[in-house]
Amino acid sequence: MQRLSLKDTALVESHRTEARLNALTDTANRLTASALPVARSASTASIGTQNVRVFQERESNNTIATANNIGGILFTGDRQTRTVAIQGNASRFNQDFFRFLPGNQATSAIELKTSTPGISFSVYKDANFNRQVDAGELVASGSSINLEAVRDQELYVAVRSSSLTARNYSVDLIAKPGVGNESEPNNLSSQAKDVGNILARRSYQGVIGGRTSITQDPNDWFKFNVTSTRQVSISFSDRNFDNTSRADLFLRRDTTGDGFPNQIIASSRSVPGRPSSHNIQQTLAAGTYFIQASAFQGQVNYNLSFSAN
Ligand SMILES: [Ca+2]
Ligand SMILES: [Ca+2]
Ligand SMILES: [Ca+2]
Ligand SMILES: [Ca+2]
Repeated sequence: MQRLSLKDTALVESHRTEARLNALTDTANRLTASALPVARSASTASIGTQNVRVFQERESNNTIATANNIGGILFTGDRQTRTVAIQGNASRFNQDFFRFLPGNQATSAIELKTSTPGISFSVYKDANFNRQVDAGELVASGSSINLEAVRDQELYVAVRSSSLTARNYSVDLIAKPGVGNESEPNNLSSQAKDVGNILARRSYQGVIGGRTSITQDPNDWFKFNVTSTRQVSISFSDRNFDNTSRADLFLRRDTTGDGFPNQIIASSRSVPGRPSSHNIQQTLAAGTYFIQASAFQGQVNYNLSFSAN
């Protein structure tokens, strides 16, 4: 019980943080609009559009607990790609941590890149909200990074330099709004794409079945979790129905603890001659759940979205 209440506290805190960050984003973006000409002249060659704001680091920021807060990158409902140009100074002995949210309801693509030699990145999520890096919290690392992110996923990036002496760097943190994609292989539940904790709406595109045989791509599995009892909505639609393409949708969970989602909680079956359209609404207790999109006939190009209230 103790552990549960701590989690709930962390979640509430996370929501508060999100609200604060979203407010910060809107303020920051409004400020950017007026400050832009100055920012552009002071920034790097990679900055050529209006959708750039410059973020100057502030020491000390050597740990997640002291990370500089960039806030959200995208506006709510934003359809434009936006860049935060981070400018700082680092050495092998002085790394810089930054905190950000994609800041948009839709899934977004996050890119980190730099033209400064010797700079590399590590992206973390602070899954247990303890402001420390724990095992399993590294999301990606490298000298450039591309990842899929969602609005309510707060992320941290560590900028590291291989230089023994302190050097200036410039890093572009780019957020592109849009939907995510399924990730093959995902024909087995053990290969399910993990879309994480669903709070805001999450959308994905994919293809199942096959033109000649549905066995080419029989299933697309996704999994998600909710951290407290929530009304969850899942919708599936066929983007380009060709009169024969059909797919079914199942909401499942593992009740035996072996990892296989044996129990079907809800299902929606396709109808001959009609585009596959499924809406599953279910009140779910805290836990991990699986979605199985299953090919029935032909090839289906689908949209799949999740939300929780
Ligand atoms: Ca620094
Ligand atoms: Ca630092
Ligand atoms: Ca697929
Ligand atoms: Ca598949």
